[in-house]
Amino acid sequence: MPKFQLNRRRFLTAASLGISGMALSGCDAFDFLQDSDNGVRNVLEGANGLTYRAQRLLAGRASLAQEFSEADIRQSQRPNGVTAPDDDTYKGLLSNQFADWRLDVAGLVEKPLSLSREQLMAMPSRTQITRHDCVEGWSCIAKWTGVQMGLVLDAAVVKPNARYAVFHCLDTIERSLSGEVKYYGSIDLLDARHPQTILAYGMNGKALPVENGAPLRVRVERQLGYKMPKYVHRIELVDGLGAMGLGKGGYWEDRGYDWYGGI
Ligand SMILES: Nc1nc2c(c(=O)[nH]1)N[C@H]1C(S)=C(S)[C@@H](COP(=O)(O)O)O[C@H]1N2
Ligand SMILES: [Mo]
Repeated sequence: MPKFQLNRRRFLTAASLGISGMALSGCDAFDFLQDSDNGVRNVLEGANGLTYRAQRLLAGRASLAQEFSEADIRQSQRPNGVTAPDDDTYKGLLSNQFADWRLDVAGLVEKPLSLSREQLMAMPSRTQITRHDCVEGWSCIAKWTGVQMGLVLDAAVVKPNARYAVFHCLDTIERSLSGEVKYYGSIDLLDARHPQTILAYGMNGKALPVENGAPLRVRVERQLGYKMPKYVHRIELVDGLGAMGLGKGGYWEDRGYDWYGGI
């Protein structure tokens, strides 16, 4: 368990006092320099970018989110955002217990995949009890079971120029005069390949409920809830985020949230 848990607000205070993360050295400092040179900067601005690079620097690539025990699960995962997709495609898949549902893995990959739920469940699984923090100010501890995203990416053979995994969802989150918007989001490949980043099909020992994203949702344990898309049906590997949505990397990011929702 990492001793040092970076608190975003505390770090920003430290940063504004002029305490530089650059004082740290080693491989991660090199990553920091790399980051300041690459396209990540194009999607990150101000404190968001600062927090992103600082967390990469201080927490490292492999640090794990805290895991809890069964006794820490005090209630069911509180459903939030879309909890009952009203989309015909989704309702059709649900009526068939997702037998016709597939997870497509496409974009910058050598071997595009189309995986059924059974195929995903036949892969090695990981179960983790973690705390979900929503930006709205609530937290829930739950047990998540799924397949590590890294295994799925390896099966698809990600091309070297891929930088981000983009998640396309089946639920319409917004209906307005200008049209309908389905939920979407993205993470970089460091987070996609993090050992606790899983594509979850199980929750608290049962099949993932509809309200929490059935049949498949993302768990990215070191980030906030909005970074974990539910009702995922397509993962697209891309080299930039500018072309999706309004260009900031996700539904909520396009409406002002930070792209890097680290906690
Ligand atoms: N497809 C989809 N994914 C989503 C959302 C959503 O509305 N639609 N809401 C996000 C937010 S803000 C949170 S806090 C979590 C809520 O997950 P839960 O319903 O399992 O608690 O899902 C995230 N992923
Ligand atoms: Mo959230």
